[in-house]
Amino acid sequence: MAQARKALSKSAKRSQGRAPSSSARAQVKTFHNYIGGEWVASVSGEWFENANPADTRDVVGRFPASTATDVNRAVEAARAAFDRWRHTPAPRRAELLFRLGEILIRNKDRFAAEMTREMGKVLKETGGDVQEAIDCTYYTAGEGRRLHGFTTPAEMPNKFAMCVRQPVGVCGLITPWNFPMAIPSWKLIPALVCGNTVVIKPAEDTPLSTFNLVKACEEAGIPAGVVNLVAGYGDTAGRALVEHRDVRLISFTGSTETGRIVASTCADRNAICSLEMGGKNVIIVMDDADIDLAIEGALWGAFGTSGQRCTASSRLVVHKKVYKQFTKKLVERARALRVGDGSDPNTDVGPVINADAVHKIMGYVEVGEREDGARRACGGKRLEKGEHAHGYFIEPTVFADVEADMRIAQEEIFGPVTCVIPADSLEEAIGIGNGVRYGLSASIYTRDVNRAFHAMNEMYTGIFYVNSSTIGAEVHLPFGGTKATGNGHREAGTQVLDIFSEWKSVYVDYSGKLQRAQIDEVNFE
Ligand code: UN1
Repeated sequence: MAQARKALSKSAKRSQGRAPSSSARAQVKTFHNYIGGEWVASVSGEWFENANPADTRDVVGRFPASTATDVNRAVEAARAAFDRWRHTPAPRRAELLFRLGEILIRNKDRFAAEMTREMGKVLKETGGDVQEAIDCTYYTAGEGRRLHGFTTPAEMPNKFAMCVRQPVGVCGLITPWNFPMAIPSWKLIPALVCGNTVVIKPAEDTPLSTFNLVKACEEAGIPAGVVNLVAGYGDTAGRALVEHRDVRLISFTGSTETGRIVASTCADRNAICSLEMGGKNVIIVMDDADIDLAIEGALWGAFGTSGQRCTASSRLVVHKKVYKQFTKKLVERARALRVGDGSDPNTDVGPVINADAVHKIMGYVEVGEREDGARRACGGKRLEKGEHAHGYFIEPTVFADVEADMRIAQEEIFGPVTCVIPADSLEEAIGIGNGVRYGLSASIYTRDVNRAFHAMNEMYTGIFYVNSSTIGAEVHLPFGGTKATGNGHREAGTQVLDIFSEWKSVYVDYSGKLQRAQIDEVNFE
């Protein structure tokens, strides 16, 4: 259990404690939990501060460090609101969600700016994050007028068979910091359209973006208790939510290690559990590829969001015939990327999320340097001077001549570090691509349609791209992965409805007599 506690607790870019009373600190905005339609402080009176990873002197806000007591109250509010919400016709539920979509559109620029301030990624990307929440809201709200079930023939005459979806109950949503509005929306919107009520526990590094989303839900008129927000740490608030007997479903996005703890806790109490976890995604570059296009894709996939996407292109498997040319150009382009504050429009790569992330990523740079044969071709340093003095900045880093079984080619680094691995053939590249414990996203650059389809068929991942990077999934297609990336569920698309609703098979016998399935013989005369 001690180990489990440690894994659930992520250190954040801030300190915890009673609200400071100095006048400078007094100007820091205080945010509250949202429970049963009220904005409330944590019962314990504890807070944590959310700092800007580009300049930690800039405190974004003070958020409740919630405990089990707060979580219990939120779950109770969600439970109390469930019956009324599930009896609200789905098209009516959806109307509120369409209103929510409008509010998100109206506030897109502000939400993006605030997200860059708390999370670090560049403004274009935080705009994309908010846009993904908007897309998800409109697309999934449309399900309010579908939520299709099906009918099917019954075995017996004068008997009707059909399947309908029913809501699950109270859902606990535990969300990560790298897509602080998009990923909560992937969970929240389908949960609501299906008739569930929710308690969201956002990542302690990025509570403001989820606060903005929940505030927009309030403004849209979603009834009290349907959406509840409890900020705090994984080993307190997160744990209490996962362990709560009245929370029927946990939807978690985060590390594979924490996901395992979430899954086993849910298994103990027969709760439904959907997990989205790590990745070690591959771009395969064949000798017939448009090399410049492949380099654009590799740079975007490896260094977009400072490499902090579970879909990041952290392995580039390149055919030996174009390997030198590709690596040389890639390194030139990576060196030219501008690292800085994400709110500066000239910045290409923002900071990483917190001090722990710096430590972990720099640790992997050291591991890479120690690997026999691997060559750090560029980057590899933390930037700490001038404009970078107060943030968590790491140079875009390329390791070349990497072998497929090296640690830097196997483990998820979650930072601006990518590996170039040479391969002799498509078969070898596919073998390397599949040779990791994760299975989220993969891509191939080739002009040969046969190779493209062959790779599509052979890569055991949840997402596959041709002539495009490993990042950039759209909300109307299922999102998720195989192996250690997930546990078989898919978010987004209409497939997400299978997480947030349960099937009910309905038999209507209108024969007026006892008909026994599997036993009675049907008379053909
Ligand atoms: C994630 O990194 O956890 O496909 C999600 C993408 C984004 C979502 C990434 N639309 O890169």
